Amino acid sequence: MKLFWSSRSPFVRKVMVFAHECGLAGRLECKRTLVAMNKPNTDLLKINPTGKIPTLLLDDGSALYDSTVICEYLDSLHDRAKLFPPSGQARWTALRRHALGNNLLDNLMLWRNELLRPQTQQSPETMAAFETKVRNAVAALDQEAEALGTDPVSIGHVAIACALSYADFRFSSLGWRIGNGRITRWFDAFAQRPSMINTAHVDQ
Ligand SMILES: N[C@@H](CCC(=O)N[C@@H](CS)C(=O)NCC(=O)O)C(=O)O
Repeated sequence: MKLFWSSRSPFVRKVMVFAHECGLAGRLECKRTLVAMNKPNTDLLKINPTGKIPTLLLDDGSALYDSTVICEYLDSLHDRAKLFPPSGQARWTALRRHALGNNLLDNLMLWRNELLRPQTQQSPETMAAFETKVRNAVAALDQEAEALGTDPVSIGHVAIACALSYADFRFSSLGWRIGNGRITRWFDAFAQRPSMINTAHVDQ
């Protein structure tokens, strides 16, 4: 399986962390792929009509996207405990946590894109709104930290860890840890997992 990949993309990292957690990372052939919101990658557009990474090209020539679909596909390929719990309360909790982490990540990415625009085109209201939403999500995660630490690792844990590590990578001045000691402790422990250590962001 070929994964259209970049060491800068948090959504690619979500797939990579997930693959490591499932024991499937070795089956992914990573192809470095450059993408930008304002510069479509014409080669990638032929495989994924949305032009985004991660995109997974399967051995039969078909493609899967986006990161969540790829993760669920990977989950179907192994016999360990599933990271998408199959049913019951555990499933809804994992999916809600995934939504919390993933939407935090969406807001961080959109905020960063706004920050990369020329200063005269940036909207102070939009920037303030992103900051409010990001800080609110981190505060919600702080409330959730104890349960994250005791529940089995799921797609929710993976998305949350990738969002917080992206905040470290691109928003180091945000200081998200301040006042959020519980989620800081959870994240610092999760970041020691081989799946996280082996997939660290590199700005290249
Ligand atoms: N919802 C998508 C988001 C993927 C995404 O936004 N990827 C970024 C890189 S981190 C991208 O490909 N951006 C290029 C673009 O927006 O055209 C997913 O979960 O895979």
